[in-house]
Amino acid sequence: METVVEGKNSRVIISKTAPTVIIGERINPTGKKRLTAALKDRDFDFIIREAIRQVEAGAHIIDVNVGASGIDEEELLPEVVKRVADAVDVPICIDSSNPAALEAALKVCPGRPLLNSTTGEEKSLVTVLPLAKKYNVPVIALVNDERGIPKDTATRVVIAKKILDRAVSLGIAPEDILIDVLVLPIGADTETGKVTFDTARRVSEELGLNIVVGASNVSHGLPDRKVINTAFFALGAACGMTAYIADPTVVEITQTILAADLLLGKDEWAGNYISFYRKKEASKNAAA
Ligand code: THG
Repeated sequence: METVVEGKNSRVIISKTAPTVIIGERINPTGKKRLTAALKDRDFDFIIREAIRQVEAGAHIIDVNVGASGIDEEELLPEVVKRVADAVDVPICIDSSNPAALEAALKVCPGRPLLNSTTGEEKSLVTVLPLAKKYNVPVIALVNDERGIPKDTATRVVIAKKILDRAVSLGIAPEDILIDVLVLPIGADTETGKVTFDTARRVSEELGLNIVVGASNVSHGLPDRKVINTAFFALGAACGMTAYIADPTVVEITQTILAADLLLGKDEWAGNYISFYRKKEASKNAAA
């Protein structure tokens, strides 16, 4: 199952046998004062630098989310998506819970961006899936519905199947549905890691779909968050995870993902692992 995502000058393949894809999460105002101010002031240079920095750090796709109070997403999301897509070669992941904002951004985004996201909720399925069909783009589907985020694996798999069936009935190819297995803070719910990994394994094996997850949340509220996050990436790689929404500027995160790919046979002759190491050494020497 290969999901094809394209930027203005590039193509990224998401699949179980390809290297894990990193979707850079830093263009998101959540918890970031400086970025929130840049979005409100339309300081596009700051935002573009953030995009370039993530690509240089190893991001294969750039997530763009402008959701914050006082921001009109329908107006600002297309503007930021267009500017970021023009500034970097890599594909864009258009991130909003507002379908009108998603469509406004789809209209101006070059290539074949990733749409983020639909849920299993009826109101989301009837608005977001038709956008994926109309613009012929792959879409991320979160495994929650009207009842919230299920605590158990079985219900999550049922929701994933429901979303897949609905998409296929609209003429969307299964490879254009990526299931987001939703991890919650592990400090608040000891079962969430296991449920997330089990869901990834089952959706990957039983439905054959590609899996994505935003991992930063898992360590919320605990000390030494990086340790938990990197362990999560390594374990996920063995459970069918094919893409992560993550911060690639944290070098340990990118290196852990590269090491896991190497150990799982997704990096022939350690090419990606070694070239990342060389790049890191070169920039260290340039700084010295
Ligand atoms: N699944 C999908 N899309 C998503 C998410 C997901 N999009 C949004 C989010 N979750 C992923 N993106 C982020 C972006 C930032 C943070 C977490 C997830 C974050 N920010 C720090 C904070 O709040 O403390 C700010 C820290 C900093 O300055 O770096 O954690 O799950 N499909």
